[in-house]
Amino acid sequence: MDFLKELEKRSEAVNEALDELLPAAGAYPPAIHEAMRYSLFAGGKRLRPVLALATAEMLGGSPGDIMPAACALELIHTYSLIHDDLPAMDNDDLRRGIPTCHKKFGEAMAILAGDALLTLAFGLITLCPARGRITPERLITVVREVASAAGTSGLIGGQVADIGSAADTVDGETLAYIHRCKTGAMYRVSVRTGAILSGSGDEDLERLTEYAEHLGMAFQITDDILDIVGDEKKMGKPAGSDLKNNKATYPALYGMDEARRMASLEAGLAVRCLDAYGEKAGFLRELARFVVERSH
Ligand code: GRG
Repeated sequence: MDFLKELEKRSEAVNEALDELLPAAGAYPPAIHEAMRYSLFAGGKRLRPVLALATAEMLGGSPGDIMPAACALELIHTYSLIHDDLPAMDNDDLRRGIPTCHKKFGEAMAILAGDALLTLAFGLITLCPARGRITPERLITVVREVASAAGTSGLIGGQVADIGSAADTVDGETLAYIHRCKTGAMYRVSVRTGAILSGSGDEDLERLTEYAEHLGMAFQITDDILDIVGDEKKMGKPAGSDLKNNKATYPALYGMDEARRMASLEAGLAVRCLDAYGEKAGFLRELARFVVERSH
């Protein structure tokens, strides 16, 4: 399989669905819709929706039917990036290779664009047709799980702990908590969304949740590494942002070599969780390898 080609094809399908599901740029009031679309369509690998769709496909679910929920995950991810870049947070000027939302539209509109993406996300989940294996009960479960992943026990909790942790004082346990919540929670819920909406049983859900947890950790440790050694052009954002903000990271705490070893260990553990699925898990397996080998 040519993984990168396959990823591009899948992310293209997500882009098309996002375009259909989002209010048009000119819809009144245009200022907010332009800002939302600006950040959403600035690029981005679409890993979270692709993960949800690939999980559904592997389990014999219907990826087309879960597309609105997959898009919701990308909306929440983009909202978190817009808010993360704000002056009150990381104060970054570049994201996905272009000026950050607040640099382009001002701080008020960037806050509102993030809020609007987050709010729209929950509306989108309800657009998944409640038929076949997508029962109303499973849709409600997904809404609850996505709310939890985006809230204080996920994204926001991780961000709060991150803000309160300087690089020189944080311990390994706190850093693992930050990564698990700030990044891991969205990976976890992406896989679970695909599995739950495909009617998966407890055994699949448990195995795939473990896959997602290792994947999220591998991804974030690699992100920490790329912030030091990555190419700014490929990443579409300045390198060295963690150092500038005195952020706790795996290379800062454990050293670069050990951080690399830990990232590849996590990716390997993720791959092992897929043993039961044989060839059907080819894409998810390659995805775990990709997150540690990527350049952006
Ligand atoms: C509620 C005020 C308020 C803020 C929320 C939750 C939050 C702010 C910020 C956390 C978001 C964050 C930066 C998480 C780190 C995850 C990460 C490394 C994101 C980059 O993901 P990629 O590489 O990005 O998948 P693309 O651009 O490819 O989608």
